[in-house]
Amino acid sequence: MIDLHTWTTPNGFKPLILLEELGVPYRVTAVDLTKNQQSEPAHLKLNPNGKIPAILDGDGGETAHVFESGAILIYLAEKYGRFLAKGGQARSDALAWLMFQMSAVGPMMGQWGHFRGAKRDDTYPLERYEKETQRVLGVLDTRLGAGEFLAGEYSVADIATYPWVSAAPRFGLTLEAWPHLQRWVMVVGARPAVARAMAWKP
Ligand SMILES: N[C@@H](CCC(=O)N[C@@H](CS)C(=O)NCC(=O)O)C(=O)O
Repeated sequence: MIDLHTWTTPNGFKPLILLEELGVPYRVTAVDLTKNQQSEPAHLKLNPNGKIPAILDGDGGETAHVFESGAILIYLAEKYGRFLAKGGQARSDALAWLMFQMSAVGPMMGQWGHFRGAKRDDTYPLERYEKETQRVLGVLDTRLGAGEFLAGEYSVADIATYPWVSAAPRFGLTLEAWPHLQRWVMVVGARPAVARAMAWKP
């Protein structure tokens, strides 16, 4: 049984989507970010960085716990042998686009959201992250113009990217400028497992 410790944020939804896609038994423990539960000692044992998500694997294998959403997706995809090709270009592409989500899409959108709320006199940080967010969304759009999903077949790369891109309206962004990305959001969002995961409430 997988124990998922998470909350209703883009990074928090990623493993929920994968677990729903896999259809394996799992349990969710809500880590309420509004109560700072991510900084409590019990959670820090699972994730020393004091963030969600994290998982515990109680199935008795060699791995007991995993943190960092990208590492969790790779761990679960490999454990159950789905949504990450075992080798070749398909695997390299899925890992590369997963890393692109982890290093660019998430951090740039996250920082943009932060500085939108921070209301500082200095407009540089907001402009910088807005421009970078738009640039990385453009990179995704170009990629999705060449294929249905980020790495050929639907994979952990799409699962990691969807909760961020689908949150674009919260950042005051429509996706009109990126038609391929807009099409992909509709396709991924229409998957029953994705809809179930995104509807999760603590
Ligand atoms: N790189 C980490 C980022 C995790 C992260 O930033 N999680 C946020 C929620 S989306 C969090 O726990 N924030 C609480 C805090 O910063 O105290 C991952 O992908 O797992």
